[in-house]
Formats: sequence, structure tokens, C-alpha cells
Amino acid sequence: MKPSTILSAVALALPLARAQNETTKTWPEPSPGTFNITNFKFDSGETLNCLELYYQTIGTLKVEEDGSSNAVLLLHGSAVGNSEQFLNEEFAGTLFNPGQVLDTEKYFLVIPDGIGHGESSSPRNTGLHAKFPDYQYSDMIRANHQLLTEHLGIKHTRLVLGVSMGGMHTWMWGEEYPDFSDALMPISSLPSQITAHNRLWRRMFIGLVQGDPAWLEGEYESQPIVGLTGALAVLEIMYEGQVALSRDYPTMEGIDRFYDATFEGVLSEIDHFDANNQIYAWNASYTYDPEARLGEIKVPLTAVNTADDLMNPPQLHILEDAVDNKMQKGLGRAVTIPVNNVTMTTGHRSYINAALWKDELEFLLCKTAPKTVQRRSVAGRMSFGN
Ligand SMILES: *[C@@H]1O[C@H](CO)[C@@H](O)[C@H](O)[C@H]1NC(C)=O
Ligand SMILES: *[C@@H]1O[C@H](CO)[C@@H](O)[C@H](O)[C@H]1NC(C)=O
Ligand SMILES: *[C@@H]1O[C@H](CO)[C@@H](O)[C@H](O)[C@H]1NC(C)=O
Ligand SMILES: CC(=O)N[C@H]1CO[C@H](CO)[C@@H](O)[C@@H]1O
Repeated sequence: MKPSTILSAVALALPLARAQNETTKTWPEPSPGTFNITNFKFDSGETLNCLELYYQTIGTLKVEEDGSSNAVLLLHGSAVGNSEQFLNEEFAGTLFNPGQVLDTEKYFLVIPDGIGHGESSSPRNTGLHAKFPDYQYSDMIRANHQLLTEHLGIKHTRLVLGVSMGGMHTWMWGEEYPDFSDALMPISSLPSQITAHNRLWRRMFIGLVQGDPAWLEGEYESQPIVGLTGALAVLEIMYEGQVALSRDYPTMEGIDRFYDATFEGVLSEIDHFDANNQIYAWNASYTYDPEARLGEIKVPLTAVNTADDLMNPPQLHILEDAVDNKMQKGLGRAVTIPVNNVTMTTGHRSYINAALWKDELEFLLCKTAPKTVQRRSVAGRMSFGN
């Protein structure tokens, strides 16, 4: 059985799971970097004197005279996510290699760790704990925009693609910086405020951690284990797909083993899930509400969800309604991948399975390709056919 299904998406972020795959890695080695912003002002009114943004890049940046570029911005998911999340066979091994859709000989990939995530400044690594500024998604995308424009010299990207939280950031990016990207691709997200189950579980997560007396208002020496594991259990429920779980662990012994293995893995690496970092990350979507400004998006956007995603339930038809009725006509495309034995979706965490949506990505890139290139390739194909 694949380690990824044994340990689940929560554990996918564990260094343990990452180390296991170094031997099977086929994609090009990323280069790390850090961009330091002084006096970063948050929407809350708070300021951080030194905000460090860590990022990884793959490929070589090419900027055209008109400012367009071959840059592709990849935005990761919440809390347990960071730039490392993409560096596995399911994602990088399916997209980044020569001839693949995001061939790094052609594109320059920029993969930042958002504020509060990975190696970027966070409640834990700044030592500010629960006194870290209250950051929201709006702050995260503004900081990433500064990273691209001020540090990397990118004024225009070929594509912004994000998964889960990164998907939500992609909708916001299209509204906040409408001229910035040729194409947008949000995966496993909805362009509306977070309500119903998706808000309930986030509140439960934060409540469980803060309700553990060992949390000590954020000043714990070791993780508040009771609250934190309870919270991670709620998260785990939201990540998994019902059909996938029943398919992969059809018996009572099977699902018991899955439970034991998952929580053994989480407990052995509990420090990786820092309580303060988690609280902040899950609360960063508190004010997320891109719905009213969907009409401001100016470029083609393809949104992909899966029908078994408990965080983004297709029954609400939010995605189709946004694309059909709230975006400018003809710009958006909503794809909800059905759940069956061919797609083999795995709930919310399907987003990392690039094989599910790489054809959609290829088509989006083709549709938004610079005109001159398009004309040349059409002509080329015609003469080839003659
Ligand atoms: C950013 O700051 C960190 C330490 O605070 C330092 O190690 C790093 O070199 C700085 N990066 C740049 C590009 O100045
Ligand atoms: C969550 O974010 C909101 C909006 O920024 C803020 O008012 C609230 O205090 C935050 N809650 C927690 C638990 O940090
Ligand atoms: C899917 O596969 C399972 C087991 O492999 C099988 O029992 C089930 O009937 C299949 N479902 C469909 C819709 O083909
Ligand atoms: C933990 C993890 O990501 N495992 C993956 C390592 O690579 C193999 C080979 O492609 C995958 O099958 C695993 O899922």
C-alpha cells in the first residue's frame, strides 16, 4: 500500500513521508530563497518589523519586452501545507518534467511559503507565539505579490495555480491583480465566504486547541497534545473522501488499522503541527469572501473540484453559479470531477493528484498562449497535415 494512503494527507506534510520519496524523485531540484520585507503592515493594523518569506523556484525566468513572462506561481494549502507540498511524484513528477504540462525547461516556477507557513515567518519561528499579527488571506497574497514584483522582478505571470487555500488565493489574486496573470487555475476551493461545515470545523479546530489548558495562551513548552490531536482528527475527517475510504479500507479491521497508523504517525511528529501556527493558519480564512468581486476577474480561469470534497461540497453549486452568473461571460470554466473507479478521487486531498486535472491545465495554457506562438503552431500543424 502507498505510504501516502497509509498516513493520509495530514501526514503527507511530515518530514518522514517526504524523506521516503527522495529516492523516487524525478523532477528538477528547486533553488531556495528568502525575501525579507521590513515593516510589513497587516490589514489588522499590526506591523511585523521583519517578515521573511521563503520560496523555492525551478527553471529560468524569461521576461519579454512587454513585461510578460514564463513565470508560474504555485500556491500551497493551509497549515500543514507549504512549498514542499508540491514536491512529490503525484504533483511535480506529473507536471514538471520535460514534455509535461509545466515543463521546467519552459516555465519558471515560483513556489512561496505563505505567511505563517513552512519556513516563512510564523507564530512559532518568530517566537511571537500568540502575539504574532492576526494575518488573513489578503495579507498572504499581498506579501506574495511583493515577493514577485519587488524581489523577483516579475510583473506578469503566465499562470497562477493554487490548491485548497492556494485555490482560494487564486480567486483573490484574479480580483486584486486583474492584469497580473494570463490564466488562473484554482483547485479544490470555492469562491465564496466559508460557511456551513467548512466554517464549523475550522471553529472546532481552534476551539479544541485553545480549550486545552496545556495551550497556556500560546506559551506552551510542549504541544497541547489533547486539544491538538483532537483538532487534527477533525481535520482528517474533512480531508478524506467517503468513497475512497470505503474503497481502500473496506473492512472494519482495515479502517481500524488506518486510524492507528494515521494517529501513530501524527503523534510521533506532533511538533511538526505547532498549535499556534495551526490556529493562525486555519483562522486566516476568517474574512475570505471573494464572491462580490468575481466580475473583476479579467482572464480565463479554470476551477477544478472533486465531487467527494467535504470542504467544498458540490451540492451547493457554488462553483457553477460563480462561473455562470458572477464572472464575466466566457471567462470561467467550472469542472467538478465525479467520484468513480476511473477517477479514483480521494476527497479534499485529491488536489495534489495532478493527473486528475492536468488535461484541463494544458487546455487553459493553450487557450491563453501568446497570440504569435498560437498562430505559428497552428500554421505548423496545418503544413504538417498537408
Ligand atoms: C533575510 O533574513 C535572514 C535572517 O533574518 C537572512 O538569513 C537572509 O540572508 C536574508 N535574506 C536576504 C535576501 O536578505
Ligand atoms: C480570527 O480572525 C478574525 C479576523 O481577523 C479576528 O477578529 C479573530 O480574533 C481571529 N481569531 C483567532 C482565534 O485568532
Ligand atoms: C468499484 O470498485 C469496487 C472494488 O474494486 C467494486 O466493488 C465496485 O463495484 C466498483 N464500483 C463501480 C461503480 O464500478
Ligand atoms: C509519501 C509519498 O509521497 N509516497 C509516494 C512516493 O512516490 C511513490 C512513487 O511514485 C508514490 O507511489 C508514493 O505515493
